[in-house]
Amino acid sequence: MLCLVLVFLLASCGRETGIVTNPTLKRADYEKKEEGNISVGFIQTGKESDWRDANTNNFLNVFTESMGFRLVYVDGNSDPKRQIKAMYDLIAQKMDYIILDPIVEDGWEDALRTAKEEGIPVIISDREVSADPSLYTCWIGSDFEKEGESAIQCLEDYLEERDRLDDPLKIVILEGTEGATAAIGRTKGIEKGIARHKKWEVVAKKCGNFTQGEGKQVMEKILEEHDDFDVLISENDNMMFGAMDAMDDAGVSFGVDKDVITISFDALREAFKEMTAKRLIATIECNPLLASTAKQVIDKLESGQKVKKKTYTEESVFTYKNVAGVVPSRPY
Ligand code: GYE
Repeated sequence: MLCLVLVFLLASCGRETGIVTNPTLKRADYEKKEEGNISVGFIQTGKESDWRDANTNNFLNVFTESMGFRLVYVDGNSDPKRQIKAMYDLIAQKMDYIILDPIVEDGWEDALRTAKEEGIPVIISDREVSADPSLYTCWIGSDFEKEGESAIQCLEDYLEERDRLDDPLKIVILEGTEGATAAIGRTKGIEKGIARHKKWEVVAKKCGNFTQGEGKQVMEKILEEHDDFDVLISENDNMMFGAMDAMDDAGVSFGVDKDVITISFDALREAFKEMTAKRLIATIECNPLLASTAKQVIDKLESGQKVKKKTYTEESVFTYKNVAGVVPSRPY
């Protein structure tokens, strides 16, 4: 009886009582910083795309109070310096964990070293950092280079079906933010694929910062300089939507069996509508729903388990030929 009372008393004290979903969670190697919910600082890139909004909402929905968390969300406002400052602010607030979606890879060494010295585990999510991996806990996200290669595979399949694989081809690339892993990796994969074809040529490659507005502006400029190209690859759906507006305005025909072959990345619900309308040939999926994987990492650390240094998410490729029925079920 005495034992039972003791067990009950032990179980009901300490910070575990604030965690509703998993009462067995306990802080492992990390010093306990405050009573109650686990505090998590989340540094987001900004609001540049619909992918990003889906990613933000996913974190807000997973790291809730009822799940045992106190989330501090910081909007990076597409400004790498603001993100670094946010990291120092969150360190000063003694967060239990920091989750970082970095805008660009470079510049994180000092801030990450400070977090490490303060004993705050940092989980990098979505894009990567160039800093030494010993400075952060782990990374979760997509294989961007593979995504780039998949885009060229889609292009090859499309051309092969039309017996055009060996024809000369003029390609335009709309790139994402300079220095961002999603842009670096996708460009690398795309260029690797293009290099297989002697008659293929990139006639323009310009940065649209992953936004729809810049996608349109940059495409307008490209259309002034190039009136003859066969393929447009946009490193996200939103820039493609902007570019589509520019092409519509300029009277350029694009899509299935039209003048310009259109391929992009992310696989937003809107992209499925464009594929159904045969204005978009393919979109390479990039999964924004990373929060539950980040939560699993925290759960593991809390119970003293080791975590994998790199975790890649599962992704698919969608073309105008396999879109049937996807739109209604697409959550973003
Ligand atoms: O493709 C784009 C976004 O980093 C994977 O950033 C992410 C990219 C995504 O804004 O739409």
